[in-house]
Amino acid sequence: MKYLLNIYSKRNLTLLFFVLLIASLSVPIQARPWRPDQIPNGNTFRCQNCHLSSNGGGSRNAFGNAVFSIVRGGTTAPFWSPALAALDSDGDGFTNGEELGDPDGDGIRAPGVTVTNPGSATSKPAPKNTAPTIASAPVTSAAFGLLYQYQLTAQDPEGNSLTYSKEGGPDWLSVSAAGLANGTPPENATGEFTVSIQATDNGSPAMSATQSFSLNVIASFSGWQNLRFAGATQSSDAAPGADPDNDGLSNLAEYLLRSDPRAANSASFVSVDFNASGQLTLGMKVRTDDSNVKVSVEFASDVGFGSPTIVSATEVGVDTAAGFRSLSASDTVSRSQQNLRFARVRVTP
Ligand SMILES: [Ca+2]
Ligand SMILES: [Ca+2]
Ligand SMILES: [Ca+2]
Ligand SMILES: [Ca+2]
Repeated sequence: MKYLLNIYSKRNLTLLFFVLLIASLSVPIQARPWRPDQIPNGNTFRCQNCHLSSNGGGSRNAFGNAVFSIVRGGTTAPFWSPALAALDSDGDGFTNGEELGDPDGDGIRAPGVTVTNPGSATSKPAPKNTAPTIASAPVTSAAFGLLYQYQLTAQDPEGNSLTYSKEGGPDWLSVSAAGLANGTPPENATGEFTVSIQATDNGSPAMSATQSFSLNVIASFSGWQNLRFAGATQSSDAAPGADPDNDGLSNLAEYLLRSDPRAANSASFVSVDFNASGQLTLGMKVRTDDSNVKVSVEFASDVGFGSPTIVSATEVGVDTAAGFRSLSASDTVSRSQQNLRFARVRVTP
């Protein structure tokens, strides 16, 4: 009997041991196994989204405290929200939503996100790639027939290498991968053009910056010389006062009149009339896109133009579509005062 009692007593002790063991395990473990599934990508860190222990229970981290302030006990009520997503509980510079792959907190996970722990400041996304910034000021004027160049430069906060491309602009303009905008406007391609150049980094995802500016292409006699008299052997023909086609119009005049310096022009470019005061009046049409060239008329009583009266030609009309403006200059004496007058047009660059 004593033997049997002894066995019974041993079984009791074993039972007691198991009860104590289970009790000792159940005190720290207060895991809520459904909790990780209530936050986006919660299965990546499971219980350690909220707890220091990988088994859950026990001390909570900063994100766990934020959750605990919203929901506690055994409730399964949803608690993930835009407000909780917007917090940076662990203070690592990334919001809980960014770390869990749902930045706006709408419960829909963003694709392709690397999930980090919202409760651990040492677990955070790689630094974000940011866009380069444009560092150079554009060259905003060009002239047809003359080489235009502008080296665009940009800086990247992460030191990424940059590639440049043309996003918009006239056909004659190209942009190299190194950011050199380059080209020669063709004759008469004057006006305002919007140029857009993009600098793109090699970060992931790639980021870019665009510089847009207005490029004003004007006419210039030197560019016209380049286009009309290319080649060293023609240099003497190209002089402003030269008249290689012997039509009485200097190159500068032909430039201003938009005529061909290689072909004698039969048409008269100058109209001659008398104004209401009976004064000799010369009219002419010159290009609109070069206001630097000045036109004046010399009036004199002798063909040698000994003491000429010099009158600046003034604008009396513009034909924008044709690219001509009308100029007029009148003598200072009338035909009733003098019956023989000579006039010549002077063009100065
Ligand atoms: Ca954070
Ligand atoms: Ca973190
Ligand atoms: Ca960058
Ligand atoms: Ca000529």
